[in-house]
Amino acid sequence: MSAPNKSYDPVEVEALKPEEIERMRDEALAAFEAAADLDALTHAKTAHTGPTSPLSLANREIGALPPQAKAEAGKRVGMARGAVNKALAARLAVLEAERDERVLVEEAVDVTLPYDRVPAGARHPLTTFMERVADVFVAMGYEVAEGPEVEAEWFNFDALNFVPDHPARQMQDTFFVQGADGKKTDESGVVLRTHTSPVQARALLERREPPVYVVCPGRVYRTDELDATHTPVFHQIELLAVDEGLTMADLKGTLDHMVQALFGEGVKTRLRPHYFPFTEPSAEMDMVCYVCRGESVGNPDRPCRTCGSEGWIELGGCGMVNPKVLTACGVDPEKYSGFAFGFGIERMLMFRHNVEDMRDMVEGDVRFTRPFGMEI
Ligand code: FA5
Repeated sequence: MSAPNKSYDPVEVEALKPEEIERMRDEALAAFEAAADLDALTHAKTAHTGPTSPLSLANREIGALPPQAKAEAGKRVGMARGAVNKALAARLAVLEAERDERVLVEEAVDVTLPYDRVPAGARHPLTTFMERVADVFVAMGYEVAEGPEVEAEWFNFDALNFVPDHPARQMQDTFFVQGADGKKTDESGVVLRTHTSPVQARALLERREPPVYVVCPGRVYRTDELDATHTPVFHQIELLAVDEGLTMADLKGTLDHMVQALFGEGVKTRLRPHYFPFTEPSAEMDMVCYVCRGESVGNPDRPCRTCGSEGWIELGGCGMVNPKVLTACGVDPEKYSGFAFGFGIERMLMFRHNVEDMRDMVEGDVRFTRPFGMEI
């Protein structure tokens, strides 16, 4: 910047001539008008109002003028700068308004569009039903016990009093797992568990001293073909109680409580003699049909699809724990007795919800699971 009060210099004051100041102002106004968007206007602003803009540089020259010329030049430059700032503000307002209008259109959100196009998932009814059954027993003080699905043959069969040539131990019923030592598959000693009963033996061995009250839900495997009533991979739930003085009456009372908790007041069970190697005596358990309550039997006017008008629905197997199983698991059968039962979850879900084909349960189609809801 020029020093004040030095002698008059026509070159320095050239920039302060009225026509020069007007030119600078008009160039600035034209540049603002030509700015098509806010970015362009920012550049024009820097060029025409920034510290190195022609008008700012001219303003600095005022100090070099003789005192008598300063006022007039200052007024001229000040008016030009005022006009420039006003034009800048006006153009800024126009461009900002245009920008706001464009953003409103470009970023508009249609709040009437559906927000839930991705359908909500649902837990599989097999899982929720199995948990519900287990909860009935947890509420009675039972513990949930689990065992491996790849199981030692000893737990799956031997500990449960299956003799070596029992038909269930054949390869046409049981999936044997090939041993790492290259032994023939059916000599590996390892199977996919065929029922949840091996957890009985595990629970007794793990807990050592009764009382033992456990409920064991889980997945089991058999070499059955997939059809309307069978699947090679299915679920069972097993109950085991071992304590002093337990009898068949305790088993019957527990079964009655379970079916009433799951199917409603007044539903009863009955036992029919059967054979399982690990229970003695053993029974098949049925429950009164919870739909017709037995009223469809011999009554052609009131047929029942759920029980086929038989009045009873087969649930699974049960019995008093065979003393040989207690002995194999280190429990004194003279002191303790126990009862156990087990049934298939798929079959129970089928008659509870009138599912006609078990394949619908295993195919994973959400149209099957969705009507069961989003039970947590
Ligand atoms: C057993 O598996 C015994 N462990 C049950 C038991 C436990 C008896 C404790 C005594 C004491 P069973 O082989 O009958 O029993 O099978 C029990 C249930 O599994 C059957 O009632 C049926 O509901 C179900 N089930 C059997 N095979 C299949 C299959 N392929 N697909 C679906 N469910 C099946």
